[in-house]
Amino acid sequence: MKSCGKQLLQSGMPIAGARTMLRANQADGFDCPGCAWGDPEHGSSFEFCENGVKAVAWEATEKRATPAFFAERTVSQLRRLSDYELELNGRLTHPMRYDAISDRYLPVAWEDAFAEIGSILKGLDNPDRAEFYTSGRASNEAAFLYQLFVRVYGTNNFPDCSNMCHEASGIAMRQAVGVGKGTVLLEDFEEADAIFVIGQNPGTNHPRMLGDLRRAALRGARIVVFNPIRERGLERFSDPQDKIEMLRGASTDIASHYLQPQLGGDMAAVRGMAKAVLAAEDAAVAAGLPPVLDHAFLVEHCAGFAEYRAAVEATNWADIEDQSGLSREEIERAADVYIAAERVICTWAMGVTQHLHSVATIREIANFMFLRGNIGRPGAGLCPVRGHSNVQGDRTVGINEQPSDDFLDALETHFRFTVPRQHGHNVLGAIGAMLDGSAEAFIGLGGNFARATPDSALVEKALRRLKLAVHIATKPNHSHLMPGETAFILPCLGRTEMDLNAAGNSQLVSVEDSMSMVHGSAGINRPASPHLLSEVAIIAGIAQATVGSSVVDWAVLAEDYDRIRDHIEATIPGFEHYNARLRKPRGFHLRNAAAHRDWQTSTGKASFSSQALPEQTVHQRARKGEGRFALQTFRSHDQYNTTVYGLDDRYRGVYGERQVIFIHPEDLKAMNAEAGDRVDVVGEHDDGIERVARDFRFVPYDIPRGSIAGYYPELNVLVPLGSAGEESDTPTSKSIMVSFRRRHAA
Ligand SMILES: Nc1nc2c(c(=O)[nH]1)N[C@H]1C(S)=C(S)[C@@H](COP(=O)(O)OP(=O)(O)OC[C@H]3O[C@@H](n4cnc5c(=O)[nH]c(N)nc54)[C@H](O)[C@@H]3O)O[C@H]1N2
Ligand SMILES: Nc1nc2c(c(=O)[nH]1)N[C@H]1C(S)=C(S)[C@@H](COP(=O)(O)OP(=O)(O)OC[C@H]3O[C@@H](n4cnc5c(=O)[nH]c(N)nc54)[C@H](O)[C@@H]3O)O[C@H]1N2
Ligand SMILES: [Mo]
Repeated sequence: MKSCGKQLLQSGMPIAGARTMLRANQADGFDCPGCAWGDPEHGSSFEFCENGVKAVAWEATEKRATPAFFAERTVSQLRRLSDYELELNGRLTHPMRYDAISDRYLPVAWEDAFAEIGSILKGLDNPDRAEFYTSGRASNEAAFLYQLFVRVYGTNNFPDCSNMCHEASGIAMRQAVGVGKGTVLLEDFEEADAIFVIGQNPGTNHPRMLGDLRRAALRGARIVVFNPIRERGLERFSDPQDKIEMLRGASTDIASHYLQPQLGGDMAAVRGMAKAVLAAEDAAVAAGLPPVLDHAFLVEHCAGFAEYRAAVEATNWADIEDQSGLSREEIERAADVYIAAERVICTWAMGVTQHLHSVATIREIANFMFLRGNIGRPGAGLCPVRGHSNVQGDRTVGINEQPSDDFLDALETHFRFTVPRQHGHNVLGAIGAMLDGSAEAFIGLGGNFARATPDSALVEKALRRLKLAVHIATKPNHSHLMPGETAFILPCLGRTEMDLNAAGNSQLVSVEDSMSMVHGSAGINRPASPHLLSEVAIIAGIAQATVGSSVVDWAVLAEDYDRIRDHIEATIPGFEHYNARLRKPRGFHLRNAAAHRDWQTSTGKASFSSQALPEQTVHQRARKGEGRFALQTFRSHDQYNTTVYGLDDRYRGVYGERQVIFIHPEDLKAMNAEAGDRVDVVGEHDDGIERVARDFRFVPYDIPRGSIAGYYPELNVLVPLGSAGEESDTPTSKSIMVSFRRRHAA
């Protein structure tokens, strides 16, 4: 509570801020721009969430980055500010154009900006020479219009924050169950007997999920956590909704079992649990007891079980223990929880998806869940917990560099233009193309491409080579400060703000959460500046200036978002009666075939995979070299991705700084180092590029030996562009090999 008060005060508008908060995730309010966790059925009971308050207050700030702010400083000077200092300047107020001669951003009229952007895009040799990035905050309406414009223009180059986030989840789940999305609803958390939480820190990143975990724990459900770090929120939680608990300073235990694997060791850990389940099955059969496996499910619904069983038998415990860093006994105890539970949910996030072997690991999670039929029935299922509040919706409405033929066919039939069929660039593909000069233009619908991506120095070089960079944004960030020849910052309305059309009617947008619920969102605050346009209007303006209105009348669509939704309904399955259903209090659910045991996979069944364990994980590699460590980069309690709200990480006991490395005390001792010593962190990726993150301080922490942790985005300088997840092509932000260099006192 105290922390929220501080955030509202810092935002400079405690009163309006409080009013704003009361309307977050309400039936008639706006969707919280924080995380993608689902909203409860009784939407009127405001769910209080500290980090939701921060996200809203950050947007509803009274501070302004006006043309005067940009006039006072050159871009080179601005570049010296930290992410935190830069965004503290508040909301952008005017469209700005980079002037290379004065090295400053100067105000520009919207029409002039659109005309120049259109003319540069039209002038490129080929539409594939432009990259169209999306960050997951864009609404369905903005994202659909954006992809439509880009495809009319002629490319599928859609690098997307999802490429750095849950890409592996989508790929693995499509292979395993035919749907790239979670199969559970919020209600399922009320029925699960056991919940496995793997590689996720909900206390910070999905605080409302902790409420659901707490309720589950209170009614006796078992919660099994796999996380190298002991995250406070997963151990104990005081529910801000519970007045008595808050007053007494009491809390509820969340995790019944807390396992601390080595980085990247989760596939081995899950394989170990599967091995224990199969052993229990054999023992039950031998003793004439009821079986442990769900044979009916395995026979009727699954493909590849025999091969999987063989693969598990071929995996030995020594390898499992070595790779996971967990003991056989610990793993067997976790498996006992699984066996004893009738209904199991498994959730996961970036601790699973940002590794080399993420797809294989998520396939293994699905394998494990199939053993007892834990999918497609109440209280059971797979739940990748999404990041950005609408990252899932953006994919649903067509932000995808590898679109399906069905979707492209639907666009072609409905809008009558020849759609580009060749697959486009993802994030790493786009960076490669910008670096080698084959991409010359970059448009960013939100986000902070330069800071969210790996190898910050190389990405800066890539951006500075561009002919055109356009950033649609709410606040200044470092991506804006790496202009090439021509650059624009186009300021847009935020989710909390009223979006009125020319007739003065409030426009509604929609978003999809991690449980595939689609609901409406309408802002209530006065726009930060009268010069802002909505994302939809900005996209329409660029589209009109680039491709004209012969295929689509952009201005007509931007005037009434119901019309955009009609087009979504006409081209994407599941959106029948979109406009009507959206206006119901909790919105509507997009059918998930896998949740109904309808398997749209290549085998027509729920498909087991039968891969061997990874040959080597990052921690196993690091262990071989002298003084090498496996580093993960994660989020503090005071940040939203590249947006840094403050310098504290309360749950981990870090205050007033972000340049820290969490490390096991024995690892410090072995290096003759002490808590508080300062070091440079040196990347050890074997490609001849020197990568150094300077001046970090050691913080002893409860983390396995050999694995260390620190904050994103400060450590992105160490994430190599050349290291990406197998199949997912996701930067391996949680498997970085590093060593340390002492800093000598001056
Ligand atoms: N307040 C706030 N909310 C957010 C965000 C934010 O920045 N701030 N970001 C949003 C976005 S885009 C996303 S994607 C989500 C991110 O949500 P999370 O995935 O929770 O984000 P991270 O901070 O990266 O935390 C990863 C967790 O995985 C653990 N971990 C790391 N490596 C491993 C591993 O190898 N195995 C296991 N078992 N665990 C591991 C880390 O210790 C950490 O607890 O949150 C969303 N919500
Ligand atoms: N090392 C490392 N790197 C990572 C990760 C990691 O764990 N470790 N996580 C990855 C993940 S999971 C993700 S999702 C990406 C995130 O990558 P991005 O989505 O690109 O980054 P954000 O920091 O969320 O973007 C913040 C910016 O978005 C703009 N913004 C905010 N609200 C709005 C809005 O309503 N509209 C518009 N148009 N702009 C808005 C503001 O200008 C703000 O500066 O980073 C990835 N990078
Ligand atoms: Mo994310």
